Amino acid sequence: MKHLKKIDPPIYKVIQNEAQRQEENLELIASENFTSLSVLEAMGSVLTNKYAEGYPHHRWYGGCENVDVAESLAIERAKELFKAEHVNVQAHSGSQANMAVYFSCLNIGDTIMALDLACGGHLTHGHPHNFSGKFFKVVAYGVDTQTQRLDYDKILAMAKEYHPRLILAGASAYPRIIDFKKFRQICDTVGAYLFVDMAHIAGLVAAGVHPSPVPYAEFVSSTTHKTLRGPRGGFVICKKEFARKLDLEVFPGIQGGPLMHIIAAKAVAFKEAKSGKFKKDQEQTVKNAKALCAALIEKGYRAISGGTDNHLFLLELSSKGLTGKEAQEKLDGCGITVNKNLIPFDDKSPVLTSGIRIGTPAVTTRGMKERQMQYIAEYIDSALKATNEKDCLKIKKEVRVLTKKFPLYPELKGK
Ligand code: DSN
Repeated sequence: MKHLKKIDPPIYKVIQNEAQRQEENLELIASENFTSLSVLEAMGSVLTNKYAEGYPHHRWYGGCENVDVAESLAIERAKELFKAEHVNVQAHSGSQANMAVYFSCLNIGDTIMALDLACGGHLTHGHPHNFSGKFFKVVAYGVDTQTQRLDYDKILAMAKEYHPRLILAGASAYPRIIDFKKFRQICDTVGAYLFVDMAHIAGLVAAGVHPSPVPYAEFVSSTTHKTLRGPRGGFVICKKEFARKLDLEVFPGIQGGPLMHIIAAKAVAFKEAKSGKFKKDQEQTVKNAKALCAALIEKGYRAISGGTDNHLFLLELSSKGLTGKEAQEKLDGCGITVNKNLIPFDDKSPVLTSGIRIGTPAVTTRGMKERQMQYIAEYIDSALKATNEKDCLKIKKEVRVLTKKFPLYPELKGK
């Protein structure tokens, strides 16, 4: 980065410091991951210079012959990866992907049903301060008070009572397999569209480690940067009959020029996701989440729903005398990055919360396995119990020793 270093030293420094933070710390935020160098190269390319409003071979600008190839490849690869009838890869983010879906099949004021935020839902699933909560009537379903799992009979009963036009399945903090076939049956019973937000589990779905929603849902949205390990961005899958409407809602409906450097990087990520190594990594991500969760349960922590089937789990910390915020800060001080998270039926605000969310995609990308999860459980437990600076420094040092053994980009070592 010699040019950046010369022209803008403060920004250069930010990037260097962040690279060091990512290298040295343990990244356990469930929605984060480390892209490949190929994805980074595509993102940092001259494709960012190009305007390409429209779609491949139907653009509003000249000179699109190269970016047309990139976008067509991204579309074809995503269609193949997810066995999809139609894919739009232009959504700048998961939020915009979701907005495009709503606008493709709903009218303002329609009723939707989606998972409550405290039970694992997302802001774009109907939070009152989000566009979704402002534009639509939202009926939130939760999880069972005992099992903390989705209760499909209850969801069906609610659907019969409220007659939603669309039911959204998918979550940001739900540790169990979601039964998309059951959601389809519920939707069919009440005549609703099924929309699945698979942002968190897209990598698992691509690898066949979580059942795919694609055969069941009219619409499936996703981000590309979570388990899928691509650039920061979104995409939408839909059935053929909605293809034209969806494309129109993305552009010109809610977006202007697509980010062609990001779309090229999405194409790279979709290609990488077809590999045997990616499949193994996704399997390992789940094994690691199970191992880390079990080790923490063994140490006396309570996991929401008692465990995990996917890449993440939630720990309840009120019984340990900690809020999620305090736990996040304690762990941060020891070089371990997580996020505070509401837990089902939380009595604390989203700013404090009673829990933390822990995910294993990023540490798995670094090559860590079950053995390292045992160490990480030790570090988390010690960090949450630490009472002074000296304890923290000791844990931080141990974290550094572990992360050093699993370099982020080994290809760059010695360069
Ligand atoms: N903000 C993301 C997460 O952390 O789960 C969801 O979009």
